[in-house]
Amino acid sequence: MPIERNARVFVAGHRGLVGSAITRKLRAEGFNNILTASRQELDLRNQSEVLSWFQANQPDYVFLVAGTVGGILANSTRPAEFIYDNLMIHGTVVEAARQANCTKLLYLGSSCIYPREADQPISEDALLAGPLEPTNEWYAIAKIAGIKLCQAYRRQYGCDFISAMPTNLYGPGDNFDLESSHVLPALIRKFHDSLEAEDPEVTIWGTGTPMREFLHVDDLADACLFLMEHYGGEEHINVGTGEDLPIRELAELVRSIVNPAAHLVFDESKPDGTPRKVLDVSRLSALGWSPTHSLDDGIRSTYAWFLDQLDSDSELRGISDALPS
Ligand code: GFB
Repeated sequence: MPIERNARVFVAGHRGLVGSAITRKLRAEGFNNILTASRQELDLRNQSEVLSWFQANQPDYVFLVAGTVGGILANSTRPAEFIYDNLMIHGTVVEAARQANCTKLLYLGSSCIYPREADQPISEDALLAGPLEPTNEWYAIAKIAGIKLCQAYRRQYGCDFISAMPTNLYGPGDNFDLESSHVLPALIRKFHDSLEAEDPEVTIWGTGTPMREFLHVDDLADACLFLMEHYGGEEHINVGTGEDLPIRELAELVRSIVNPAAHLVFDESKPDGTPRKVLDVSRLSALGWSPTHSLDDGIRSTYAWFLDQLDSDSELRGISDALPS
């Protein structure tokens, strides 16, 4: 069902990569009652603050896309923040949405919460069917709890709360901090820095053999609105391209766009993480949605965004901004 364009729509985490893309998408689609809350106004980990905010603002729809996120290193070195912040944020917002009788809520999982050895491509039923990838098990436990929260609230209270499971994301608004970022923004930054420094050597973490799938965040935002309008089931839905490539090939692609003169050095002391996690996107395709951004174009436009940020002298985001703000 199409959502009325004057509905009150809360984007929890609107400053993050996903939240900013959803806000852009909603504006472009003519939504005129988009609600956001800065970190100063609202600590999403605090249940009483979140309940009061929902009572005061009465959102009809909620995109719950706030959380503490980061790449493989941040996940392994900051486990307490990754599990605590996410467990709390998911719990407070879901409960507040129930108490405020919100019409619908969409929650986002992540492909990294499937079992490490899941059959490829990974279908929705693989969730909880095996042990997790150790580098991000803390984050995964919190995200799995978020999906289960939505299912439990649907079963017990009849709330129309749904979940989507995106693959690795990238795009404008990403975190380019080399310690905490995901691989794609890290590679853009590394190749750019090598160009600036006229130092051709670019270090890639791990062996370069792990396979990853990448979805442009504007495609994800489109899919989230599509699911909000057209899906109302208990099962989470995978969102991806269904295609992956080895990290070495990704690095070569970024090199060809940013600094073709660079050469790659692999630092095998850094973790590879899960060997492969490509999503089976047949359920979403059957519902009638597919992505439109190619990886090549997406990297080019993300690099252009990165250069704009450097030009405008604004600070590129670090992990702290991944928290709702
Ligand atoms: O994107 P990434 O950090 O996350 O790493 P994951 C993907 C792969 O790229 C790993 C390699 O094999 C990394 O070793 N890689 C190569 C690099 N060079 C770099 C680099 O400079 N920076 C980074 N970050 N990686 C995360 C999870 O797993 O995926 C999170 O830890 C989250 O929980 C996210 O869910 C989507 O795909 O391995």
